[in-house]
Amino acid sequence: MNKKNKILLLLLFVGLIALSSCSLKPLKNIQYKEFENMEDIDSDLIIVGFSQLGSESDWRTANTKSIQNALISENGFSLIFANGRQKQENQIKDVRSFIFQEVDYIVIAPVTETGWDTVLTEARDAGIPVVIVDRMIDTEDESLYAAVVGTDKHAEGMKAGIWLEKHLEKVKQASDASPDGSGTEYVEEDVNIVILEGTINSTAQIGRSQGFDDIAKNHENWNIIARESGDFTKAKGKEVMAKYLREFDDIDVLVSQNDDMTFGAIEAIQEAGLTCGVNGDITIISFDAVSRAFDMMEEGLINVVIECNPLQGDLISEIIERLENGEEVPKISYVDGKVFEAENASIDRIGRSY
Ligand code: GYE
Repeated sequence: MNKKNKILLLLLFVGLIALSSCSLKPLKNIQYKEFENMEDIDSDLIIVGFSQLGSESDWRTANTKSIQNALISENGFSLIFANGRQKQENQIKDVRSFIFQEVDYIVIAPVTETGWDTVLTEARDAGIPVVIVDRMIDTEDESLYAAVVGTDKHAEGMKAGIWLEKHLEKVKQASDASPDGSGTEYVEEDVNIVILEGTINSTAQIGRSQGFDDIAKNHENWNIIARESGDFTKAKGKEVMAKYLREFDDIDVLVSQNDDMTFGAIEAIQEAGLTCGVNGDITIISFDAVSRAFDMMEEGLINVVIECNPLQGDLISEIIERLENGEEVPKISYVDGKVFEAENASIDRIGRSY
């Protein structure tokens, strides 16, 4: 090949590359995304796009499984699953992709509360009903979603505060009854509380914080000396608790807004040479009530867990079926939760699947 031909060939090659990259551009604009289970989608069934916020905790794993097990073909559903990996921007892209693929329903477990109006307006304009699960969204416009399925996080926070009130009362009675009066100090003087908060601006963080604060404000001797986010993960929970332990040498109570952060915090407490739980230096209040938390209650390391039930799949499928039949559905449906104490953990955990 002579030099001129070589140059021509090179130019042709460069031109082809330029052309092919141009033709990719429109694809980017239409927000199309291939999800893992796309080949299995059956358009004769009700197609649901589910944007899960992430996989940060045991609770989340149980919640994902519950929804995946309910929205199956035997029940008339074909599910497209998307993991947002803790980022709202990922979730928004996933929802746009569902809209583009013309799914029948969209289910969203939103990582944080604000910033959903635009994409939900797009879903509404496309005529796709949206069911919000687990956490809430903050919007003025209720027509952006058909229904909400979740738990009452504010009530969960209050239950934590009410448990602490009763616990301190019991400690007081026990110490009043003891001949040397030891322990009275803890009840009548300052109670130093540290809080491990969940992902900031998530419903679970906002509700559990406000609910607990609503009880705490009635007690002048409850001092909330620190509150910081551990992002609902074990690693971050451990890191923040280790920091608290370096900063304060008189922590009486830890309120940890989920079990995974609690597991990390317990490691930090033990590494600092302290004890926790039923007979320990630091009283621990946790949230969720997954199996590993029951193990730790049985060991006496956690005093109490405020339950948040992740098994929401059946309720979600029931609501979608009713919407499909043109029936009215309640705007908000809450799944109830209990309060589990270390003392009864071995009995209370019977039958638990997660
Ligand atoms: O407590 C936590 C998870 O939103 C209720 O999110 C949920 C919380 C749950 O990461 O473990």
